[in-house]
Amino acid sequence: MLNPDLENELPSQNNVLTLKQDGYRTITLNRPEALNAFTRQLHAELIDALRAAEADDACRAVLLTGTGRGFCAGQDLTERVFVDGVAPDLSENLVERYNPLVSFIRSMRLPVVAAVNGVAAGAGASLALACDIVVAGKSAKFIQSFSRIGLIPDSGGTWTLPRLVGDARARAMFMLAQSVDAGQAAEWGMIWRCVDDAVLMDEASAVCRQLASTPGAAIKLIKQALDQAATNSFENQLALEAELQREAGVHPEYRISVEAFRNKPAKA
Ligand code: LHQ
Repeated sequence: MLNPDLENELPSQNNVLTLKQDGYRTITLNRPEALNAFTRQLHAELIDALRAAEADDACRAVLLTGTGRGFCAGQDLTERVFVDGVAPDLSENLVERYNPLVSFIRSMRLPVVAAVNGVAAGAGASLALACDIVVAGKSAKFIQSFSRIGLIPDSGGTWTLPRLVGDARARAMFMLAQSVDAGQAAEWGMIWRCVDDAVLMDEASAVCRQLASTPGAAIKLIKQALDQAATNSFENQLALEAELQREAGVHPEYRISVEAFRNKPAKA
């Protein structure tokens, strides 16, 4: 059972902050006192913020980050109430909150850029890895902490991590629950880039600005192609590429971009 009293004690808003910028929105997890761990309230506000961004035609990218020294410490461990004789059903929380959240991020038309500003643990690490592009500050670290508390990695972690870093590294990360720093994560290909903490938000914002000026239909179709590549045969993927490329080609952004290329001023 999740603790209803705790939920009532939480402020009803501002667990997630949204800042609208030119062409993109920054969505910030805002429970710094608990390293931005997930409560039901934070879940609800985060999915609302993502849905609002997705529905806004002027929005072309999302930047996801955290307040304070954490990115996200996964499930808030104070939220659960253990009752003697009552077996907890953890799948309920996954099916109702975590799974829809990471599924939504992967299926959004918008690219989601994670600016990992500090520790990303448990489902917080899975959340970062569900994003399209991950930039992390040097002091950030990723911990698959689930096994420490007797759980398995969730929120897509067992799907994304081995695909990013390979089975050997994923297995050790899951079973040993040791932290991997941002530099190592970048070296392993777990994330796009590790940068100095002081320039993390500048770098992530620059990525979002570039995405905001890239044809949006192409970004959406790239996400679709990559998601299906994970399970498709090579032949099926070729067929999918042909189908999605047809879709990309009829979008006005294709013709506009090609004509702009052709009409660019000649080099001196
Ligand atoms: C926290 C948390 C936290 C509450 C730090 N909760 N307060 C989904 C649904 C269904 C079933 C279960 O699973 C899931 C998915 C999951 O995510 S399960 C995994 C849950 N997360 C964890 O097990 C991580 C727990 N946290 C930690 O291991 C450490 O805090 C890390 C390694 C993240 C950071 O360590 P430190 O840098 O040493 O910081 P700290 O431990 O001192 O934490 C700072 C504060 O944040 C502290 O509060 P305090 O009042 O003492 O300052 C912590 O209690 C609080 N906090 N994580 N998940």
